[in-house]
Amino acid sequence: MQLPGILEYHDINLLPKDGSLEYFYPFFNEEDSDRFFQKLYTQTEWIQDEMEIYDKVHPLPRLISWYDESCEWQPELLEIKRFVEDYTRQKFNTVLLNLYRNESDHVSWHSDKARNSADNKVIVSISFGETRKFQVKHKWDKNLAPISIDLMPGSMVIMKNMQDKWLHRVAKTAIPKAARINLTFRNIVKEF
Ligand SMILES: O=C(O)CCC(=O)C(=O)O
Repeated sequence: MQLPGILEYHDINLLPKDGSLEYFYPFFNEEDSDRFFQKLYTQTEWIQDEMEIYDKVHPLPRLISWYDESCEWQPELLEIKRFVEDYTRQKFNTVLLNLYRNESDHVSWHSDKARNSADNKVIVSISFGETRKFQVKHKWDKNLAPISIDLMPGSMVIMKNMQDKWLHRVAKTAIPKAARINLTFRNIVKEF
């Protein structure tokens, strides 16, 4: 695999204030993106997690998988991590995988608390498979227009120091969608 070459699309910072959000496309080429999607889709142990809302337990509207230093990473994950680390010059010790099976799967407005995320609170998000809309809005400044990005397969988003002030989501849609895999890399520092 070649190191990502010329990026067709790279926004320096899409946020007007309170952190940065950069979009890179293509970060991985089509062949590698397809290969990663197939491997991760078939070889990941996808988990149906749950969330509690008003004392009722609901299934998460997507499947997930989580890797940290305590588990063995499949070769493709290590390969992706290496490219992300080489490009960003940052180290990451965890990855959360989300599988959006169809147009109904989604993640609602939230910010990533990331427990204790070091390195200027950098989160790197990689997309494979179906294109889905990633929306971002400021928590309280209503003068700032929401931002919307179509996350293409093989794209990368780098979010820095924005989680306190901005919310993000991938909404469900009425338009039929095939499966999409998202990976978010973080460097989590344990608190003692
Ligand atoms: O699927 C995405 O692009 C976003 C995922 C996300 O927001 C999260 O895992 O916290």
